[in-house]
Amino acid sequence: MAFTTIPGADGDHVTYCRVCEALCGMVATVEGGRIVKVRPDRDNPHSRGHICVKGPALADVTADPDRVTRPLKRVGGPGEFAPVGWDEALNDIAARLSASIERHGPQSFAMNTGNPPSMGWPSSMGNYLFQRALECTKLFTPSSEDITSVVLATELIFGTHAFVFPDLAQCEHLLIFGSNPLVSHGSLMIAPRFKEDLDAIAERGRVIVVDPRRTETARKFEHVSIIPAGDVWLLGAMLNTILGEGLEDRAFLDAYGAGRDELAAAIGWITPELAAPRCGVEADAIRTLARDFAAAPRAAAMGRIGICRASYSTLTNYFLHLLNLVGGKFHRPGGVGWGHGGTATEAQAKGPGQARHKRHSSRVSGQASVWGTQASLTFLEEMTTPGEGQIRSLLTVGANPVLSMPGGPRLPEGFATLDLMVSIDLYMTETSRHAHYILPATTALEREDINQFFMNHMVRPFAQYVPAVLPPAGEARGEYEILRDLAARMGRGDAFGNMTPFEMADGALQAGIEGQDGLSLARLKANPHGVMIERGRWAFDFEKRIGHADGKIHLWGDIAAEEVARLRREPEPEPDALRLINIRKLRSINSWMHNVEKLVRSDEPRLLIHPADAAVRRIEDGMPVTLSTQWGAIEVVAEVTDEVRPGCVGYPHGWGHGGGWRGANALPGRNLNAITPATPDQAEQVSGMSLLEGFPVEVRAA
Ligand SMILES: Nc1nc2c(c(=O)[nH]1)N[C@H]1C(S)=C(S)[C@@H](COP(=O)(O)OP(=O)(O)OC[C@H]3O[C@@H](n4cnc5c(=O)[nH]c(N)nc54)[C@H](O)[C@@H]3O)O[C@H]1N2
Ligand SMILES: Nc1nc2c(c(=O)[nH]1)N[C@H]1C(S)=C(S)[C@@H](COP(=O)(O)OP(=O)(O)OC[C@H]3O[C@@H](n4cnc5c(=O)[nH]c(N)nc54)[C@H](O)[C@@H]3O)O[C@H]1N2
Ligand code: SF4
Ligand SMILES: [Mo]
Repeated sequence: MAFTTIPGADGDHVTYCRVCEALCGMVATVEGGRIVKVRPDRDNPHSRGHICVKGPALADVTADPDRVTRPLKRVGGPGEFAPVGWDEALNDIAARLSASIERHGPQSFAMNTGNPPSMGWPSSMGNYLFQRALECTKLFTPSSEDITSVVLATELIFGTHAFVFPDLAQCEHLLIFGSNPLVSHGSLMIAPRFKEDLDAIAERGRVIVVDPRRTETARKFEHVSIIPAGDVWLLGAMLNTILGEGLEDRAFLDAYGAGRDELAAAIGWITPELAAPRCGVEADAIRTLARDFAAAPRAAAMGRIGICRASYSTLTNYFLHLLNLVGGKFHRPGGVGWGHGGTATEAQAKGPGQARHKRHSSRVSGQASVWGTQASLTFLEEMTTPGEGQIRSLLTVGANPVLSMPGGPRLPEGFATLDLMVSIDLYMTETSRHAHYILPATTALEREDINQFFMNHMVRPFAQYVPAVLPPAGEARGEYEILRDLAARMGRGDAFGNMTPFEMADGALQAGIEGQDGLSLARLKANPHGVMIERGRWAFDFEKRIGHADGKIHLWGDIAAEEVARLRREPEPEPDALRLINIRKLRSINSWMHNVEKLVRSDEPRLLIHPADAAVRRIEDGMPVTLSTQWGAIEVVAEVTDEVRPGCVGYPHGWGHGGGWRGANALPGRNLNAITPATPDQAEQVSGMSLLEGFPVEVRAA
């Protein structure tokens, strides 16, 4: 079949989706300058014809008449804009940004970069280089609602933040904590055919899903129902069982680990009997889970956001790593480990270690920062609290914190104090409507791309380059081009160097992935459906990647000790409290695809509540109810279901629209982040992580 590589030309274009981390291959058919059809790319050797409903919907976003396709300048209150030319916009922004930074110092400039740009190579490089160009130290990202706790736990143990993920291809016994890959398609690990992998693991052995909700994944495999935020207890007791019963891989720990005995001594009090009422899993069941895991030769334990944003999220992720290490599952076929090496050399794969974890570092309330990112819960106070380093200018790129950050509805109070706020986005959103300028970005289908950032954590490593399917709509531009141009107009263009992101990627590809020669951009261009990287998952020396100076894997350390001591002082949970969990649904992605009619027409957000909890509150299915905390209240619609366990209610985030997306504005659903814990004291103190799972809420009939 013939394909065209000319953006906008009639015919079939090979591309891949950049909505979620699965990066599924797609073929888009263009006629008369528009995408008329999107189908799965069956010739993509990686996703092999898998897509979900959101992939084709990217074409609807691209063609959405509500998109912003010309630079807009604020001419009145929030949401009141008039179109301006690029030159006028960029010159004015450059002058005002320079003046603000000149006056208030480099610390006064903040960036908030969101999830969608991080899916692309030029878009993420643009953000990174602009941050360098402006010496920006105040970077806000969704990390503190997503991965900060994983990154910190990984750094503490391994001295590197390189992601550790399961070998789905050979695993025979998979424990999943707080992830619903049949819906989310996985995260921090690339596996577009996740469902097929899980089916094959279940065929070979077992898949066990630990979740407070009987999710799509839990329903299909074995489900262990847990009290929200109870994982730290369950994992602690499993570890304790393995160490206490001599089921550990002593040879591995002796050879590579440090601190085994301190660990065993420090967690000896977390017995299955103590843990059981705190996690909702019987003591005997905890022991069995631990013994079965330790005994299975090809076993792996993985976790994702369900265990990343609860209280003790760093310790929980720390325990998860330890379970794999102590159980002898690290860097073994069917176990867990780092990626095949990607395009990074062993030395590059090493993170800068704990140097990037800064405790008590935020200006106002001394919250921790991890991975160069500030805690989201400090965003508002950093804008509104006077003093040196107060945020005075802000650039948002593909982020919608008003909906996606805890306390989002109050952020506009901070935006209103800024000298300058600029948003690069596809839409006038709940956030960008407060900006002084909205600069229109291209969608993923209007950008050429390469999956460079993801190569290091693919279950089956794969490389692909795709040209843009369409030229930019209207006057939209790619983030990289916009930011490079802006930096140049500010006299700070040097950081962007003289290589394009694709020349950089080519250099990295040619520098080589061990075990696979001959990769280059030219080779990827000659193989439009992508190239599988043949290097075996374990074909490298993992010891060389350990980042600690002593070359050891640290099973114990000060921060773990501090968190375990805090856990020991934890009061017993209140038996009658209702605790909230977040939900992801197939037809939504965070806050930005709700203007696509075919996605939302069957995706109304509802508050899931167990029949027993509903009955005592006289709540019936379909009734409006008030969901509240000390931070706010929203009125939502109840769905009475035993899918959630008693004591647990669930709701998705990303709803409650009030931007330039007319369809989305008309939808039911409210902003969950109006009620999530929103003050800095609610952050997990070691990591700055937001508290989004398992916090107490009240629900009553509205
Ligand atoms: N369709 C769709 N796919 C997405 C996204 C989307 O919005 N929609 N978002 C993408 C993004 S940004 C990310 S980061 C990934 C996330 O990928 P996943 O982590 O797989 O995301 P979720 O589907 O939210 O799964 C989290 C699970 O944790 C459970 N959970 C909540 N609290 C607890 C707890 O205390 N303990 C345990 N054990 N479980 C708990 C929830 O019930 C839920 O089933 O998904 C990506 N994929
Ligand atoms: N309560 C609660 N809050 C959460 C979560 C949760 O589960 N519960 N999940 C958290 C997680 S894991 C994440 S990753 C974050 C997501 O939070 P954000 O990263 O802020 O993501 P969105 O809210 O989806 O906003 C994305 C913005 O990017 C714009 N956009 C889309 N494509 C492009 C593009 O190609 N270029 C540019 N420039 N803009 C684009 C969209 O219009 C939208 O305004 O939310 C976090 N917040
Ligand atoms: S699973 Fe869906 S949203 Fe994710 S990359 Fe594939 S098509 Fe896109
Ligand atoms: Mo995320």
